[in-house]
Amino acid sequence: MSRDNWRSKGPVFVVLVLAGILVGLFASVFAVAGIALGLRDAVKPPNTVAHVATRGTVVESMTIETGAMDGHPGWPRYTNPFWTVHVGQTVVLRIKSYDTGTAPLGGVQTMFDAVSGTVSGTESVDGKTVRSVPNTQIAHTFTVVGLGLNLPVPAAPAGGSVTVTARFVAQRTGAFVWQCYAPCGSGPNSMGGAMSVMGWMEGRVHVLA
Ligand SMILES: [Cu+2]
Repeated sequence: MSRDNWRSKGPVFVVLVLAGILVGLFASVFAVAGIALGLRDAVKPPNTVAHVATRGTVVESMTIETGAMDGHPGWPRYTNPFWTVHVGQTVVLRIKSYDTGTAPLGGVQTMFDAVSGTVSGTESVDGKTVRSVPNTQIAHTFTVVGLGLNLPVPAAPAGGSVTVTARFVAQRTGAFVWQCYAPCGSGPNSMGGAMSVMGWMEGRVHVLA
């Protein structure tokens, strides 16, 4: 290719190089965002459990409230969003919900209508043992991806409450984010508001050795 030829193709070449750089930048941003999201769910490599400590059964109680709270009327909120247990310990998790609204799961998240990660794969809903909650009745979920734990929570009857109870044993140590996967928030796809604020529809479970 002659020098003149390069000169005539110069601008096209520059545009192509710039486009390449832009595509590269976008890819990097998406990669970093993906890594950040992955880290947020903190699926830590399983630690070797040298001892499975039996330190008795511990009860963790959470409630789901709605109403005028902290200047956010109508935002649903889990109380007791941060708690700590020991690996190998039986945890009785009790969630009492006063939320009468439903928020059916959509897309791939429909799988969170099934109970997982609990002793015998079941939960109790007001004393009734179930393996799942019909999606049309779901109000919230309590989901710890890093522990494989998922508890669907149905809507409460008008003026009343519903209580979900389950037993689980954390099999690995670490800090794990729990989240509600039911679109119970505000904004686009109902995933904003309470759904995007730590301490409302997400929190952390710490599992110590
Ligand atoms: Cu929720």
